Amino acid sequence: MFSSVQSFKSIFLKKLESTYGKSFEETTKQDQYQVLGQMVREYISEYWILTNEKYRFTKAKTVYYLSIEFLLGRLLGNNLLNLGITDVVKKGLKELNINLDEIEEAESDAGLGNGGLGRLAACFLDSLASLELPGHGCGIRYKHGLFEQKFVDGFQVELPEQWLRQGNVWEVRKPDLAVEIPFWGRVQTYHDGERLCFQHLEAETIMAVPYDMPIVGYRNKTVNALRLWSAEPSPLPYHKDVMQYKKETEAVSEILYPDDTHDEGKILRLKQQYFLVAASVRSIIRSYRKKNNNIRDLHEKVSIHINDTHPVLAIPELMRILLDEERLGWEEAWEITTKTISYTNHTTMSEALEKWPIRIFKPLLPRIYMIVEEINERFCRELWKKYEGDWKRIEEMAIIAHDQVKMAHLAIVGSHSVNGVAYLHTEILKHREMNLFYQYEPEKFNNKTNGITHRRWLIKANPELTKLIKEGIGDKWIRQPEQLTELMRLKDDEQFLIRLKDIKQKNKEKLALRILQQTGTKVDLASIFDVQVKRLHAYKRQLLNVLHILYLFNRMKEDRNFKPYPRTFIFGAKASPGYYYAKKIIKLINTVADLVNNDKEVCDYIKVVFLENYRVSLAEEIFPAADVSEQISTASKEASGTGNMKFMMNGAVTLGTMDGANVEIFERIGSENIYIFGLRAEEVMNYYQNGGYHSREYYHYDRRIREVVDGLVNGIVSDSYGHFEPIYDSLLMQNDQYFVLKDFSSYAEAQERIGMDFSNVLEWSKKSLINIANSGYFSSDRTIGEYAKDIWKISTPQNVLQ
Ligand code: 26V
Repeated sequence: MFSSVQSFKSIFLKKLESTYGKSFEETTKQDQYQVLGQMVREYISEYWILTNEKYRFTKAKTVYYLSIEFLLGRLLGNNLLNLGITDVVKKGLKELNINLDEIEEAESDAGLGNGGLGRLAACFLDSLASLELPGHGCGIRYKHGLFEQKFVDGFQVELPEQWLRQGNVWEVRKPDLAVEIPFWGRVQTYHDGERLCFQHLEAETIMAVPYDMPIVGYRNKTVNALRLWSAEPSPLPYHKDVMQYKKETEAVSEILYPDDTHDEGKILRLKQQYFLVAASVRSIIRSYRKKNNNIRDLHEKVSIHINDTHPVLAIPELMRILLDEERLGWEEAWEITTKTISYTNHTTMSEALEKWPIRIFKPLLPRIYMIVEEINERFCRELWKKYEGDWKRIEEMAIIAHDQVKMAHLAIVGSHSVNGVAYLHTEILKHREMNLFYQYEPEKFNNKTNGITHRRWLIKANPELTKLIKEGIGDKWIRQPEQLTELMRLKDDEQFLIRLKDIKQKNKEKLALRILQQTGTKVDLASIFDVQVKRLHAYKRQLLNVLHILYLFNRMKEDRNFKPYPRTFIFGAKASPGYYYAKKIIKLINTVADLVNNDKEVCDYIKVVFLENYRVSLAEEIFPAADVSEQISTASKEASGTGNMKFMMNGAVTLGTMDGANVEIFERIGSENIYIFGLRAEEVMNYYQNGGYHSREYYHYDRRIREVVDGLVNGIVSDSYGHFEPIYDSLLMQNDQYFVLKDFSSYAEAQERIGMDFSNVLEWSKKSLINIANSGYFSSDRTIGEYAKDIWKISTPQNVLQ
């Protein structure tokens, strides 16, 4: 089908016409996308079958990556790339006068995630398959991904996202593998001889129907699966109100929760979590049973990884199966469970740590609650043995306390490995947030610094740069991204540096076109493209960035001789619909954009662009065009960041705090190739502990700060519905929790250095090259290699067939 341009073309044409019953000329880009997608999926299925046969035959140990989010983005281009058929398809289409890029644009993003955590899961799947490792994803097939963002009068408005509107060519529905998930009801105990048994009665059940999506490895004939569960009504007939039941059931996989704040305590969210876990664990056990007969060896053949605490109920669910269905004893079941399960923590922000009130948990999941209670009791008894009399410590470590179930505690206690996502983050977990657990079981804790797939984020997103790198150092780095360091040989090669700069320039032109299309703003191609794209959160400090823009504006207005190096400040960010403060910041950025872009004296030097609806496919256009990468979170707050790595790999230079993985970027490239500013994590944590920061002092003693902050309320920037008092208050009345004012001058100074350094084209291009050269470490292939070896103990199975 893809063996030659000719055969591709003829099959494509035939299929296009037979599918839509219209002549080729009449078909739309969407029609063409659907047919091409179908062809690619058919092609994949052959390898999919072979991969599964290989896994079955070798009985290879398999990891299941459980995640409430998978932020996949578009799949067509990536599948073509990994299958190695992009060129055939491109040529064939060209002969038909079709541009492959346009077909790719007809695909909607699979946006089943909020941000970093969900995108990490997607990169991990790509790496698992590309390293030929037996590893599958398990998630939820949300009907609506993360909301679509529009700006109306500068305010964020959310529209329901509809990625399934045109169907999903990549998925295969498997109704024969559906499982029933029980909720509510009551538990009856009875004796079977000596054994106390449990039965879940009068439960309301929801059917979980799997949809499998192929995850294609890079040119290695490996195809793993992402299994997404969809909630449907059970066929059982005894429901009073059928319509009501149908609605309530389908609600479970209806929407992705749009906040990465977990303080809501919504029943539906807990339902989603158990739905994911119960369906996944059942199907894992079923597939284990097909290949193996002794459930006691489960941990030797299966690893279950929980991505943050959302799937943590996998622990009591596996216990339930081992106890109630397999009839093992508690100790034995517990040993198997903990050996099977491992856990990654993704944040130390206490607001984000999940806790469920017993009053919600217990009635919804009665049997699971009983098991959690027993886990807690036994755990507390163990603690007592070691820390007899230390009530306070035991209370702090308990899984259930103050009428709440602490999901992170359950995750740590019930798994054999707990990891953070960057060196600094893991250190903070060990020595601060989770210190008591670290003291108790230090051997569980380990670090796995995040990574990104260089296939999507470099090869796919930046083909020109890929070509240049190949010319420079060959293509070994494609399978071994750490070989990108070979580029260091070229760091003084002027010709190469100029070509690198030219590619950046071309990418900037493309992005500028997109900006013009979407916002009507014309940007200066010679200006510095200074980019901050990520979710909107106070701790990520988009506010620091925008206050600095206001400062530049004020200074230009005041001093006619002040001419900063021209800059285009580019933002992309979605705010949680209920996150009032974040939405104010969005309005502020849009207001500042209006002010700056329409000021005749200023707009030739500074432009501000806020792109709507930031998502994976837009990100793929942004990273290759960035000169400066803004990674400016309050130190200690950003667990890792992964955008920082995507920018680096595309040759942008980081302007950042010593936070998350920025620390490791800094270590790899040295201080000349990154702009570090601001408080260190240690200092921030000391202020939190001991006080001593008074934001008003910075306001009073720094005129720049005073003018900018006053601008928020004196009408310089004002929104039509009042001013920016809540932001003003957060800075001065609430003592600026995130140290925006404290870090302001250090940030402004770093920005000034960037302005000076950028004008030296060769020097800047060299920094850019050094960033690219050292980005290979941040490939998710390295990360997944570490998980596979240290945590999951999985390896590439022998190729037995052939
Ligand atoms: C949630 C909340 C809720 C309360 C307000 C502050 C806040 C901050 C972060 C979160 C997100 C929790 C989980 C998450 O998405 N973490 C992200 O995981 C990425 C992948 O490991 C990592 O790169 C990001 O630094 C981390 O924020």
